[in-house]
Amino acid sequence: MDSASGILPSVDLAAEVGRSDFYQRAGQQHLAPLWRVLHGLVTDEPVPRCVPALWRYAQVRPFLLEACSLISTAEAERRVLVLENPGLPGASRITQSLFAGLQVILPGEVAPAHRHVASALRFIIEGRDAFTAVAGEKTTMRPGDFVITPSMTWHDHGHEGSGPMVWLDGLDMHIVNLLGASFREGYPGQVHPQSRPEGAAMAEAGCNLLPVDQAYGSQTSPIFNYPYDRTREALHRLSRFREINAWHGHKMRYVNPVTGGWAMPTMATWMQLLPQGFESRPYRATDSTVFVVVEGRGSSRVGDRVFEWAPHDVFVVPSWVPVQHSGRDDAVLFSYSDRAVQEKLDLLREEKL
Ligand code: 1HN
Repeated sequence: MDSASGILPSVDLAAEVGRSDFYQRAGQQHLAPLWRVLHGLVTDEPVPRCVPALWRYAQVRPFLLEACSLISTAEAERRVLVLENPGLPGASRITQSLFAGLQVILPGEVAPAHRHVASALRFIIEGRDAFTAVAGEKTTMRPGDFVITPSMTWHDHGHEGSGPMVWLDGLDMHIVNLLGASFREGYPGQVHPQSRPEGAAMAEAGCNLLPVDQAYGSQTSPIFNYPYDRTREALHRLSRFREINAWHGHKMRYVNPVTGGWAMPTMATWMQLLPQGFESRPYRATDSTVFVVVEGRGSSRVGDRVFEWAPHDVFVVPSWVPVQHSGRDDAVLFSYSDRAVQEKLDLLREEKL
């Protein structure tokens, strides 16, 4: 919103002309009149610059493959095409607060080790036998897996299989940058040494048990790969006995087993099953949300737009815009938002319509 549209209705526009000299002299002293911007700063309700948008994977995939022929992972560091919200061009944002991009890695490539304050999630779209190593432990990534890179942990990615591997990267760096809290470091070598066997985190924290002699200081889940086969099994099992939620279908949140809270301190994550023929009632909340289609076809009404989606498509629902989903087949949607932050700050509002 520009400052002019935020002018108090009571401000006399003709009188503003006579004040221009004052505004100009005040500006030189780094002083500005609040009355010209007040209603743009504190709006009656959310005024998201983020707009509803859909990226069809069938249209995006050729660009990912073309990028592979134009630049190596070695040169790019991370070969990622940013999903830019059409309402926020050039800002590397899919919502006002969050980043999304599609990363592609080819067999034999290494995305070198680095670490940063920003937390990252990976949601695996396509391919097999690529891995990410986080804080000295490797995990092999499969389609539908939800993988976490906690703040300031060393991470590198590699690919030992065949064919391109694609995942969605979701990051919170815009929140980190808003707060002026960003640090980043490159590791001196290509890959960080492995200090734990693959599966260590799952054995320690992924079986409804925790080691008695372990203290957990971080707010991020010690499980860093939530594999899709287990998530899918849970959703389908509970759909056979649980009453369906009218606004969400069968929707589960990913949890940190240590705290019971969200798996990540900034980004909330979910997986939901929309059974064939189910149509959700309209829902809105203040957390703009990114959805990734995992399985099935269906459609979502987002405000006055209707998105027909298929597997691997990505769409975004802006803050306070009503959304209504319907599954044509049994459809599964992954989603993430900044709800974890909004809840901590007592900002979250939702409405079941
Ligand atoms: C990053 O470190 C990764 O580690 C992916 O794979 C995407 C986007 C912006 C900034 C850092 C990665 C990123 C990123």
